[in-house]
Amino acid sequence: MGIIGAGPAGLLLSRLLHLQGIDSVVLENRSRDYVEARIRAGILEQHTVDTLTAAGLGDRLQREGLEHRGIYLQYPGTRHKLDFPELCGRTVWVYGQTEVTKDLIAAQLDGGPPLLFEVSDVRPEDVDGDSPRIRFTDADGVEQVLECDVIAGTDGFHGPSRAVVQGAAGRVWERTYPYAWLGILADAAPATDELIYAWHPEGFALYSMRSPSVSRLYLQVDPAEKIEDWSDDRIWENLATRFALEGWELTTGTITEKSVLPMRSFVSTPMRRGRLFLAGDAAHIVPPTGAKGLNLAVADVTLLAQALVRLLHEKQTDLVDTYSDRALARVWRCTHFSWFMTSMLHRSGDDFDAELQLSQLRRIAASEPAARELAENYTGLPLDL
Ligand code: FAS
Ligand code: PHB
Repeated sequence: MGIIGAGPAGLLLSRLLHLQGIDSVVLENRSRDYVEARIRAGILEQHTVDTLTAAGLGDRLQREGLEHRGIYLQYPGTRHKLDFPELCGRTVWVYGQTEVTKDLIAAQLDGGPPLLFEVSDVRPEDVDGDSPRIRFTDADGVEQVLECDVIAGTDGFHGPSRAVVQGAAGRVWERTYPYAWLGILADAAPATDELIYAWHPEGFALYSMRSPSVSRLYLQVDPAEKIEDWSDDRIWENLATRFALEGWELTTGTITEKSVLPMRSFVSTPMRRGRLFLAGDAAHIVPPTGAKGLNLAVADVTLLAQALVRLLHEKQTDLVDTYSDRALARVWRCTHFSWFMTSMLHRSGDDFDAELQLSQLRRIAASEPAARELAENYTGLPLDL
């Protein structure tokens, strides 16, 4: 197996295959430090936790991860708790993607398959035949050729694999949202036990966390905003306004990281061309409002690993032949849910739009079936829909 990209998708796929006796080489164009430092997702669905634990990667997660039993939906005057175990019998975990990546890399470098950092000029070739290969230049500048049985394109939104799969037959769906997220990490004890998704006339805000002493917060901003125009004081003032609630106070602290993140929905089909299979952000991007991106990548590689074991060990093609359709069924479900959460919570359009959003929020607060639908999607639907 040649695996392009050492993000959560590529690293977990290599691990799952390794545990089934299938060798792989993971090729990553960035340095280890860069990959481990990228601040991204924070919420793990139960199936993600179960998959990581079953793959022998759950020790630190179980020690340092925070199990969360719901979220709050907030709109002026109301902060409504959705109790996940009551609604759907499931929970989620707060454990940063940086930590997941560190655990995966540590396991890979401790007797796992080869993981080559800082490669360049990576090109999958002959993917329509039975002997695909990957040409690349290694960290020492030497041109290499990796002969493979199968190639996984887990190289994210900007990697080379999607274009090879797309070719002439592929199709792309894309929606760019008229807003972005300004995200911060702060040395501040979270002032809430569960995440708060807040609708506010001035814009959406999300209260998340990484530990009992580190908060992760987001503000809806215009996509053209420049992070240098946002002083710490301005950020805290906006967060305090959007989370304001009688008898509650935001806790502030030292901001240790801040950035502006674009918001888009993106789906590329199919997720396979011959012996090249896409998984994770290489095939799809969701706006982070539904906390689906990382979890969808894990779901893809769980399905792909099962299919590749069947192909390479049992010489059966039934699961690889249906992989793209089965993965896309869940991709579209998560794409819809991420769009639904994003459209409901972000201020955009006119007052008519605002009334529709508030009506949807009040419906979820008042209706158990409506709340259950959100809870089931947020905590993660079955892998194989
Ligand atoms: P990744 O992008 O993580 O990994 C792809 C890897 O391939 C990278 O290491 C890249 O360096 C490498 N690569 C690229 N081109 C290559 C090449 N030519 N050769 C070799 N390697 C190459 N999801 C959430 O659920 N919640 C969030 O809050 C959230 N926030 C996000 C913020 C940002 C800024 C971004 C970009 C994404 C965010 N996501 C979030 C989504 C994110 O978590 C992804 O879903 C997750 O990283 C997907 O993992 P991979 O598919 O492995 O892709
Ligand atoms: C995060 O903690 O980074 C996070 C949590 C929930 C989301 C998005 C991001 O929906």
